[in-house]
Amino acid sequence: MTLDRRSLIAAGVALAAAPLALPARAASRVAPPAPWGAVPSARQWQWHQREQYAFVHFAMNTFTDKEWGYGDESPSMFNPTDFDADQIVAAAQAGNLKGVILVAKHHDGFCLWPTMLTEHCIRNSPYKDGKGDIVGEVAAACRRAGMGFGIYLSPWDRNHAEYGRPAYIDYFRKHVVELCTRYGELFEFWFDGANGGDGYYGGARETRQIDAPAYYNWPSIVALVHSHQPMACTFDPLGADIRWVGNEDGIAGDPCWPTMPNHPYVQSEGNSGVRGAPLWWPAETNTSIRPGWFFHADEDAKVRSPANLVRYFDTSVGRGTNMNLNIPPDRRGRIPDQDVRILKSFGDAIRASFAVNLADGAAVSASHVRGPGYEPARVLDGDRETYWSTPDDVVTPTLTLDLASEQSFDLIRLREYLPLGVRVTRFAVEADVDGAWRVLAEHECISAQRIIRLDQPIKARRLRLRVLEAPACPAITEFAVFRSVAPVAVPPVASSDPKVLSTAGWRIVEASAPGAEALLDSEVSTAWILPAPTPSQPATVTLDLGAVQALGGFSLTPARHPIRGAAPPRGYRVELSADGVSWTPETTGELSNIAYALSTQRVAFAGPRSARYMRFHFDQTAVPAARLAIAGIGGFKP
Ligand code: FUL
Repeated sequence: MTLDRRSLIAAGVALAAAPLALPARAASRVAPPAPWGAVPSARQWQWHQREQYAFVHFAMNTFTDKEWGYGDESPSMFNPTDFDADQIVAAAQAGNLKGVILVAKHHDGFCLWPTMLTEHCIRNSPYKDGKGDIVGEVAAACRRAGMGFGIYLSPWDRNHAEYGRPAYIDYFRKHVVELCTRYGELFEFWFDGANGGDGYYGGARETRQIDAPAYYNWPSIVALVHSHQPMACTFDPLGADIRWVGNEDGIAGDPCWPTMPNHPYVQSEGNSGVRGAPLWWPAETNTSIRPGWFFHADEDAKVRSPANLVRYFDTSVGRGTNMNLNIPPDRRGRIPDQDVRILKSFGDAIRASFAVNLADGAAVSASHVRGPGYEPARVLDGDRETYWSTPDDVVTPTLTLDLASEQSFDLIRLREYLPLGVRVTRFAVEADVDGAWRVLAEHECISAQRIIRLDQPIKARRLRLRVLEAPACPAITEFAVFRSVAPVAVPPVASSDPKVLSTAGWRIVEASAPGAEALLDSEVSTAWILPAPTPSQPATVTLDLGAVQALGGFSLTPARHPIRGAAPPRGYRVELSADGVSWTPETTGELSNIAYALSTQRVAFAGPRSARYMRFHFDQTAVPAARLAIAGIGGFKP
């Protein structure tokens, strides 16, 4: 039986994980190149072509102003006043995103769908008098808009009494099945790596550590998802379809190979992948449009700008990974207006930039051609199932585009035909400038796609792709050129939360290392960076709030930017003073998962306080590091 690729995908369940090494064209008389190295499954190949989608963190934390809930929150607190799934999906679409992955349950254990397996769920919330189903509403809105739908389900559950014991695994698996069977087709199922620590655990209020691979038996859970949802890509333990890119800043490595060794995830390998490694385990590059994953009114002024999102596009999609951009709804249950404006500006810029392939209609020639079905012009036919290739022994050929007339362009997009593996190791793109070939870019790895953005537009009529190094003949499905359109700037707005204190009049009184002014500049991209503290040599900083103020607590924002060798503080000790002379100990504690979830943490004092000075002590980094980095410290009213 001969199957083309489309009927292979349609064949569904059994074949979804099968490697794709079939002829590009049944009619072709020349045999296709043999696949090289690892290749994607049908579901992975489909996932690669989705490229950009939204993450939606909207759960109990939205209403408690936390990033990680302890698990003891009352369901009565979940009460969106104006929830609108269509508005959320429309905002994602404005941002050119092609799907939505919704948090169905975060670490605090509160379920946003009406499961009967726990009372800690939306049935016991005031939302629609307990008759609501956020998962169902978002799934339906996605279908209406023709968008993909996916689920995030936290394996860690700080509410469940049995977490850490076998009974919880039974509960967790039942939830996987509910979510896989009630809401139609899913394109992705997201399992968070954050796992184990302190929590409510049914009232035990203790710390529980687990050995995640042994506890969950991930291959069996991945298989459970696939048994119900054959085309859903699972994220991200070993054995899953997709891997984490290794940071939450939206930056894939360059290169970023989709292949990885067959051993548990290593963060340093995850960012760049490993060339020639045996597993097809491609990276998803996730980040949030705001510093936090959840909505916090004190971050209203810190939404990424449209230009910043374009840079994120380049460091994710442009490096052959998928973009997963978190857009958190506010307490109404809508994407804030400011975020919508920014998404639209970003989406418009991406749509306009890639609307016209300036190479359309170009004459295409190549140093070598494999034969009928693999002609050079295949790189311009807009079909990801066709490709240009050469005889097996020609591994460093050249393909030339003649655009018929001179064009001005600054974006170049290359794509490989992934069902035959990642074949090109290193390549260069050159333009004919005044009769001489000039190198515009040289990189390792094309993979799903490589988008090259030039510093400024160049005018040329002829350009060429030179494969410089490859273990096998190429299979190039696209070589396109575009002229970028810059996004329209969106001015920042002030915080919508009257409780957030402005740090405008604040100053640093003293600090154990220079540069502490960065803590007060409202910029998450600048940080106070100093040698890592120790219990005997803690880092200290004293802030003067300008006048005695009513204080409900403080906030601490870690550096969002990956700073080599630096980490945020593990915990804090805070003292308060009215005059800067006599001090009262106020609070001491740990900052949950701050090293990985690099978002603002808010710590409430035991009650309303009044003070003019706050003094902080940090005696350890959250993970071993040579330096401590903190981007900001703020405060809020009681
Ligand atoms: C992390 C979590 O701890 C964050 O809260 C968030 O959900 C992010 C996407 O993954 O590991």
